[in-house]
Amino acid sequence: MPSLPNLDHYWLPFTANRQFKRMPRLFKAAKGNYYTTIDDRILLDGTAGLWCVAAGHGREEIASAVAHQLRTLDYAPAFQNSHPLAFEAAERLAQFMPHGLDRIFFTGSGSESADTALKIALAYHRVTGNPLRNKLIGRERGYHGVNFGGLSVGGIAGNSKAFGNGLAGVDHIRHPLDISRNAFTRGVPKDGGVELANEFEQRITTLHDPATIAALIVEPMQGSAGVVLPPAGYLKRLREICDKYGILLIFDEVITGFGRLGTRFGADYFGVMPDILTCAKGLTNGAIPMGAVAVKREIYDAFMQHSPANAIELPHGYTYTAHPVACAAAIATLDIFENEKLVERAGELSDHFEQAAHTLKGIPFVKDVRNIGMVAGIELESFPGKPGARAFATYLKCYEMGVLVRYTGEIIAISPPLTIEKHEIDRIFSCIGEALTLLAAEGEQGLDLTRYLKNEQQWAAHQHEIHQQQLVMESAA
Ligand code: PXG
Repeated sequence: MPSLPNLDHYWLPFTANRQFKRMPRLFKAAKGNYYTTIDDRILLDGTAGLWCVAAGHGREEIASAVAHQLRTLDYAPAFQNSHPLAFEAAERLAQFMPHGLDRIFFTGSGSESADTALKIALAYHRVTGNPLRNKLIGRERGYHGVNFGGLSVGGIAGNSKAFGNGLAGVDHIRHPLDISRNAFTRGVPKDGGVELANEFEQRITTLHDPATIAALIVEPMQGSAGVVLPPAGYLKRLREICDKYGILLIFDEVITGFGRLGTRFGADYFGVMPDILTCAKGLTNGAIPMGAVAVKREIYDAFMQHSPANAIELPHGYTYTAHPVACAAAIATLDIFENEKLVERAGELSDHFEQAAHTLKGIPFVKDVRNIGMVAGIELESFPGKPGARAFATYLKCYEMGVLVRYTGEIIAISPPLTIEKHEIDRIFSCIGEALTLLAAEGEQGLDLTRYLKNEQQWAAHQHEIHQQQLVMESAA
């Protein structure tokens, strides 16, 4: 029996800690499209980690770039000093970005990117003589990370309600999901996009003075909240309304960036250019924490032109901004994207992925399948009185059958590495179908979590015993 670490001290993020520690799911290795768990299960990764590992796991190119950088220059002060790789990484990322978004601010995560983008938007209006433009608009079901700015413009009450009032001067527009109209649509819904976007204009003109709105932040496709797609024409219309009222448009592309939709960014997919674009995750293939904010050159130039001489133009940044090791990982990742034409590969696989995802129509409990590029969301009917239990049980069953899926609420989200093969795509969706069919046969019993992952439960019990023995020994000493 492999030894489990002491599970007491680590407080897991966004996880039911007590439940997890009774049934720990620990990974010890990853290569290509597969994870290995500590009890030697091999899991096909249907999630690219948490949407990060676009180029597949265990990439030698990234590992050696990181190792080399650690030995050469482990850290350089980020303020008032820098190092050449920061500039090289920014140049390479600017070349990868949609045309015109070529001034880059580095951060340590998607949350830091969201807050950085919001701060740049506010400071931009101030530096250009519009300090009254200081309201921020987000969307219902939006996820922009967990820092106070991103949390405030985010639209998931479960994430924010424990943490007080958040930022003042924030409002939200509606999310675009309408299952009653669009269930099982392949790709983006065709209708209703412009009308829905027009509600943004209606809201800012009836509830606010539009001249006080600094920015609108949206994910081109809402990932975290369960794969919510914008109907055709919706993002374009948001862009027009922003232009009409002088509002900056921010695309949070932490999930949609780096090939996920079969294009480099969501902006490319929808042909709509934001003023500011945030990313993270795929930027280093998940290997080293890093995020980035790309802004239009005019925005950067405004700070340079309007700030007093020798002043710090933007009093913002992090100890780990453009960390040398993260820059090395980002450059190695961009090399892989280029050499392996990963974005094109994702685009070519998207049709097959769509077909495979929609084979789940008609399977028990499946009430919607949504897809775009290399992302699919499968929404399930809840068991009465037990919201989320069915998706969690499906996740556990798939885990037992050797496929890692992600669940959120009653939605299964699939977003494999872009290196995935067609037969592996088929396996992911057939596994989900099988898991749901088994659950249908088992009824309420199938939702009983104590039935799952018996090995892990035995280890947890074993670990608990060892810990109890230690406590006894410590109290005797
Ligand atoms: N913006 C968006 C659009 C995101 O999806 C963040 C910001 C925050 O990034 P950091 O690096 O601070 O976590 C995210 C993160 C999921 C899942 O399963 C999604 C995220 C994170 C963890 C899980 O949907 N998105």
